Amino acid sequence: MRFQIRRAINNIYSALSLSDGKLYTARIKGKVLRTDEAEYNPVAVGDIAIGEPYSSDEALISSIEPRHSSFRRWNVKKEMNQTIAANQDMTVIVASPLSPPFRPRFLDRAIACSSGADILIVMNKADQGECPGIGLYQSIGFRTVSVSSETGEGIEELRQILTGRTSAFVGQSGVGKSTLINTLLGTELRTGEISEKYNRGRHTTNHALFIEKEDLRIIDTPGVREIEVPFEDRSLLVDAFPEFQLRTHCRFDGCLHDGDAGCAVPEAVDMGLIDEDRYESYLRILHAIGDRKPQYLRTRRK
Ligand SMILES: Nc1nc2c(ncn2[C@@H]2O[C@H](COP(=O)(O)OP(=O)(O)OP(=O)(O)O)[C@@H](O)[C@H]2O)c(=O)[nH]1
Ligand SMILES: [Mg+2]
Ligand SMILES: [Zn+2]
Repeated sequence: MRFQIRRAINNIYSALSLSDGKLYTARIKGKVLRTDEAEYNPVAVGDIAIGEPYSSDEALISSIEPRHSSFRRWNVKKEMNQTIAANQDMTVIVASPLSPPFRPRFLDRAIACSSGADILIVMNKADQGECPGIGLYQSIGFRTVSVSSETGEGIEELRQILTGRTSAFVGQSGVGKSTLINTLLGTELRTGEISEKYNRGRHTTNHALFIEKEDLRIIDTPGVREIEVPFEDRSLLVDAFPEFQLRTHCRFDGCLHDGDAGCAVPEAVDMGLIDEDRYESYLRILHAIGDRKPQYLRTRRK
């Protein structure tokens, strides 16, 4: 039987059967899932799992189908990739201008954590002003929409963009992801105040959740303070910086644009064709990934 994972808490899943439409409480058969790659929590919300019911409302999962997209991050503590949401059509990166403040470097990383899905940048809390520096992302070609759950501005436009697809809402804690979902779907997800002392969210949402209403399918995810890009082929990182390809042509095949002599990207930065902060952000991510211990050294027995 095929199931869609709707909620995941400590290796216990709410799984919607795609055969009988019933919701099952599911666990992994034999506790370990066979996967190609070691991952912290191998089953994510949005995954399609294969398994069998063993009672009227309980099931065992034996595998998951390949994902067509995901939002994954590097879990620093566990030294492993962690999938936060899977099989979304669109990754909706929610940001706010002031509380918490807009952080372009966070946005760069969040973009790089998404693969296989369209990206939409939602500037929430428009009642507090505009996200400073967002014009750069618009000029690169990222789609943005300005909304406010407080005043209702932009909500209908956002609803239209999201209609008919599955979207995963991600972003810093406190930017208003759950509030926005409540506004869009009429749900009553828990929302939290912004800490006055630190001007950031309090990690109110603590697990990912798939919510569906009419033609809107949204995955709410827990906000994070920091985000690290997953460990994988570094050449994939270039996809998160589309302006490198659009605004210049590096003649080296598979070049990581790491400042090598003759690479066109640093030259384009000097000429003002590519934003310097974005290039620096790219290099930081590239080097952070390169500095991690390869998996065979991390998992090898002593
Ligand atoms: N001014 C203003 N405040 C908002 C808006 N949207 C949400 N908020 C407030 O922002 C705070 C945080 O909202 P949440 O929805 O809990 O944020 P979140 O992104 O889900 O946070 P985590 O679950 O911790 O990741 C709440 O106090 C909301 O009332 C908005 O459009 N304008
Ligand atoms: Mg939340
Ligand atoms: Zn290059």
